[in-house]
Amino acid sequence: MIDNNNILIISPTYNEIQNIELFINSVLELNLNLLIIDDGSPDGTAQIVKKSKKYNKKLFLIERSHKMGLGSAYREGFSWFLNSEYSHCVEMDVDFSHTFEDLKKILSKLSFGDMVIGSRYIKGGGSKGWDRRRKALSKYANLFSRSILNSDLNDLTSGFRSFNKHALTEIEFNSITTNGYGFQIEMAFNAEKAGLTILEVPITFEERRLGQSKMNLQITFEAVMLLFKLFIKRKK
Ligand SMILES: Nc1nc2c(ncn2[C@@H]2O[C@H](COP(=O)(O)OP(=O)(O)O)[C@@H](O)[C@H]2O)c(=O)[nH]1
Ligand SMILES: [Mg+2]
Repeated sequence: MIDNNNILIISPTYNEIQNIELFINSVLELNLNLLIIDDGSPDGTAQIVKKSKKYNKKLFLIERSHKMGLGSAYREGFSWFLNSEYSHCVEMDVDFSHTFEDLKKILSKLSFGDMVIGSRYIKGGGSKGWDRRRKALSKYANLFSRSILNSDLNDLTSGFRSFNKHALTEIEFNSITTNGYGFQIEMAFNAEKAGLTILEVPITFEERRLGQSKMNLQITFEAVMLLFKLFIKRKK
């Protein structure tokens, strides 16, 4: 097992005042390191980060001026990680949709691959708190993406996943311009294309209890356009 001291959790935030403190404490309790990328949240999320005793020790913050999207935040986080001493990083939402129980499962697999994806669509995985419509939408969007991209992965849009430094060097994440679900799809697509070892572990996605989702129709549209683009690229 990789020592938690060598692992960096990367979490973008926008208006997560109701979740951030408990999330920070839950991560630090496990002796993990945490990088928050906050997009100038008007609710003061960044101020809570800076108040922590572990600020600039095991907890770090990149503050950006305004909301620039999840993908853009992760690209900045990945560059920070590549320049750091840590060996692995994990993408994780701060709204507790990604559970700490599942995090432990991902961490236990780190040494077996370049990338570990927390997957809702393999045996043992699923989602809680979503209505039937949203469940079906996500599931079929994934099946559709998988066949369009000729991918072996079952959850291309999952935002709960880990990388080692080799993976992030090979993926060329800085050439990706999508920001929502499309960003996760493109990262996974590039990882497969680069021939990385990718594992999937089952997770249960739990709908957030506090605060609001930032995903919207524009982000869904962006993902659909990306699928078209990658489909055409693949045919060439
Ligand atoms: N820095 C930053 N974080 C974001 C942005 N959009 C979403 N997030 C964060 O990304 C995570 C996932 O977003 P969320 O709205 O919960 O998406 P959902 O779970 O698909 O409904 C949360 O921790 C958000 O605070 C953004 O534009 N910038
Ligand atoms: Mg969420």
